[in-house]
Amino acid sequence: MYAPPKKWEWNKENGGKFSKINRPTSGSTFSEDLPIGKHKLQLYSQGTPNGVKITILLEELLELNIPEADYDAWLIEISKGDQFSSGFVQVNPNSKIPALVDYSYDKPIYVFESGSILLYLAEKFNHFLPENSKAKVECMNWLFWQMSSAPYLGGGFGHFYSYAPEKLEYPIDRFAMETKRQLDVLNKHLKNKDFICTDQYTISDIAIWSWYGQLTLGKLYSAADFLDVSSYKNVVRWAENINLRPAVKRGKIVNKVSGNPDYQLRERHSSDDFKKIKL
Ligand SMILES: N[C@@H](CCC(=O)N[C@@H](CS)C(=O)NCC(=O)O)C(=O)O
Repeated sequence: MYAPPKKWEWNKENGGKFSKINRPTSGSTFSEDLPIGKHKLQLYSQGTPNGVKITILLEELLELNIPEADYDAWLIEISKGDQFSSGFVQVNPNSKIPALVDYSYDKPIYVFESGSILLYLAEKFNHFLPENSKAKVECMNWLFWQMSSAPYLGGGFGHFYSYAPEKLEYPIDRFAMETKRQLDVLNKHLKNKDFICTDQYTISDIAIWSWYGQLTLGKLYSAADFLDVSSYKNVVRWAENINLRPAVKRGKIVNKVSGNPDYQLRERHSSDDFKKIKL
């Protein structure tokens, strides 16, 4: 049993998947500029659930034939600590993917936090977000629900079930219960509904699908049986429908470094890059 000391000190690696990069201070650890490609939109990311939110939205915008939404997606490999370069920290002082730079204006615009990036792009291009303020607030409710709920799923459940060096019953129990409660919230909300808010596909669907959709499709933490995800039937139906969208098929493989190597596009600089992969 661990007895916490009077004052916490960082004096040892705690093991587990991210122990080499975790530290209690912020800021860059090495000096390196970020690469810049040919498009106005430069994304620095990895194909995690937070990362694919942005590549799915950009691919959806390209499906609508908006050429200004074309982008370069550079891989920031978080297990190697790429998020601590001086260039990345300049864009996102919080050192987490995804981060976006928009070079469309006089000065570059830095955008971080996946919810902020989704909102920025949806408003910039006027798509995937209702204009009517009553409908918009409904979408914002669900977007912020996702942003505040997913850390319990990822940082809580995923961490202790999958990444922690020891399997401990207390945290796994606590976060499995919370994850199942969240799935129940979604399952009830999606009864007789095709989309999260209004009757349109919006950035709220993209944000929530990237976490809870992929979870119910068995793509996160190998936890489908443990969490009995198939019992959340409305979530599964909604997730399967979104999974069929061509933009989702493309967006979810960009900057991916895990899973089936045939479905990993480490960097994306043009739509031709997808030709290498049988989607
Ligand atoms: N709230 C942030 C969370 C971003 C986040 O946690 N990113 C993870 C990958 S999914 C990361 O970059 N981790 C690297 C680290 O913690 O050093 C967002 O939605 O953008």
